[in-house]
Amino acid sequence: MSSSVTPTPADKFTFGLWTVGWQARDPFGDPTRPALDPVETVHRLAELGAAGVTFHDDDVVPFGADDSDRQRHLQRFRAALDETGMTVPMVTTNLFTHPVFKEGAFTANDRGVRRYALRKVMRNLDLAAELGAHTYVFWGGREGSEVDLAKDVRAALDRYREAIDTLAQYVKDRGYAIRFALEPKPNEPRGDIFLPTVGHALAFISTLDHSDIVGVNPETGHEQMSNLNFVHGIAQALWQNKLFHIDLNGQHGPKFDQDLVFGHGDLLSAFALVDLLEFGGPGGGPSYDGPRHFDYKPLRTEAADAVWASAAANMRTYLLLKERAAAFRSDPEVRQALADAAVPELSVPTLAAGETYQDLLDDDSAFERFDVDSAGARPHGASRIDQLAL
Ligand SMILES: [Mn+2]
Repeated sequence: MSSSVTPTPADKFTFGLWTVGWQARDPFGDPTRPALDPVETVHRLAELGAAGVTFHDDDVVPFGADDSDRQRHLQRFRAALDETGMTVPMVTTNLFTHPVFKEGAFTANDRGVRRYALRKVMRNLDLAAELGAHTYVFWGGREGSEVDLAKDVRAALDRYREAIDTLAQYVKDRGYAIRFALEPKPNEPRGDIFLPTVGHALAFISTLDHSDIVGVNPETGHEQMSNLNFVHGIAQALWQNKLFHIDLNGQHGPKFDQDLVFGHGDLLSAFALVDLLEFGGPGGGPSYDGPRHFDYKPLRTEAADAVWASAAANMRTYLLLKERAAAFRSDPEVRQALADAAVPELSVPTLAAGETYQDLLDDDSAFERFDVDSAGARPHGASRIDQLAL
């Protein structure tokens, strides 16, 4: 194995405790693997070259634990972080497992549930700040409905906005260096979830009082479940300076949320994504400098030991694609194909510097004399680019 595809903490690979820790319980079957101790997870992922871990509050401290129990769990977890040098760049809240959240959390019809949800997040925000996390993710898995008439969607969005703004105010007042990242998903577990896509989330964020510290955490499979182009979603989030975090995994088109190993779905899309993240920035450098976070699930058929091989596969796939994207970018044949397709020309503004619409109206070469037949016959060769990538 060449060293460039052996992960190190400099690659900023992170994993949720719930990913490798998934016991593979699904709606039709019992767990196929034993529970994992978060302390073991931290050590195993550190050995594999990961930089850090992320968690929901309940991944580290069981739901409903009293304060002394909570301290005991946190102490063990912190010791593992200290021993390994692993970081916690992102933290999130479980607002979906317990039956109290069955009808929603921030958008539950029951006001008491909404107030409880806010308190649960605030408690965990304090812990996130203590652990040095810079991103706090909100995945509203239970924010939605199955029955349109059982939920006032506009009121729900009012309450969603109220929740995010209230929590953002809390973060600012406490002086925490934390930004929020909303994670869209179209459905599952709810029949329809609010803020179902990157686009919906970006539009919602623009209505917030504290939109300056709120961005998105798009997940590969969640966009692809809606048959949307994940690379396009990421590119727009970058374009709006709202890509605060990313969840990488694999998915085979519109079906249940598969959470496959990164690249074990649409591989050409994964290649274009890594190319965008690593080489799509200024001067051909990275366009995103945050954690490369894997939110995947080891297959239910895998034994406990294979979990670690699947974790390593995420990182190796990413680095293989990064290596090949660099080769792709520097290949003279690719450069020629991109030039033939006029890809760089799109960066040239449509109007010249200082040109007005009146100048455009006066330019008969733009319309009256424009040779539409010749322009319509221009070859672009996009298929060749895809084949070179493949
Ligand atoms: Mn998922």
